[in-house]
Amino acid sequence: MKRRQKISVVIPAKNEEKTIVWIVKGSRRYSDEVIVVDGHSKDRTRQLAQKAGAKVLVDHGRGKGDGLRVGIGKAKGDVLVFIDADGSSKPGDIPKVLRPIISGEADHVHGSRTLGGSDELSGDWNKVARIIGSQIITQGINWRFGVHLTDSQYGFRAIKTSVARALNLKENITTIEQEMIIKSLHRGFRLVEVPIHEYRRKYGLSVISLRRVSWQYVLSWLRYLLFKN
Ligand SMILES: Nc1nc2c(ncn2[C@@H]2O[C@H](COP(=O)(O)OP(=O)(O)O)[C@@H](O)[C@H]2O)c(=O)[nH]1
Ligand SMILES: [Mg+2]
Repeated sequence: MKRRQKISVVIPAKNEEKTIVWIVKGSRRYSDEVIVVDGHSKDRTRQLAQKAGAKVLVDHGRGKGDGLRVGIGKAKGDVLVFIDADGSSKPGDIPKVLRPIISGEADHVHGSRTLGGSDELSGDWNKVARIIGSQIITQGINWRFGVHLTDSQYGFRAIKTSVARALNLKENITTIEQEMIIKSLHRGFRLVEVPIHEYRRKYGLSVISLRRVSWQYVLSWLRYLLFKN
């Protein structure tokens, strides 16, 4: 892909030593800068990321949203790509999320697992609850803004750095995904969805507890839908 804009890949990672080298090396092929934002890992995530060629930053210990904000603040590129470290998204798909921005059609591109399929969103009650909750949130966004999104929760996205900085992001946990989407719509940025397949995380378990965070999803969804801030 021909590109003149500089690309920074931002990878939030907490205890991902088994996959961090693979994701950093893969991401370097498509970018000018790879930043791993570490969530105070207790394993060798930081050391391995650095050795694989990433710039390593540490978040404030508040969650993935905090980590992404640290990356947004420090990245040097014109365009940011956010990709998880757990192996659920493939670096080979980075050109797919970048393409609409490089071609000038979009300011913010997010991956849709509804269009691309997911290995993570079925198989047990927790996963089914996640897919139902995420669809309700997405339909609320569609109703509020008259759009036709199919996903609002996937962490694989590309966004112009200037746009990410203009969003005034506040969420500390994974609710930052819906915050980015809703605030982009409020501010009239061009949001484009592309189909991306989500794979099962390669090792370990998600660190996110649905029971603990579900009320935060509902509150942040309502707050950003109702108020432009
Ligand atoms: N910097 C940072 N990254 C985190 C934190 N919590 C999770 N992550 C990373 O965020 C990504 C998504 O987390 P994951 O547990 O897979 O959540 P899920 O995909 O929503 O189930 C992974 O790359 C995690 O390593 C955190 O507190 N800080
Ligand atoms: Mg995951």
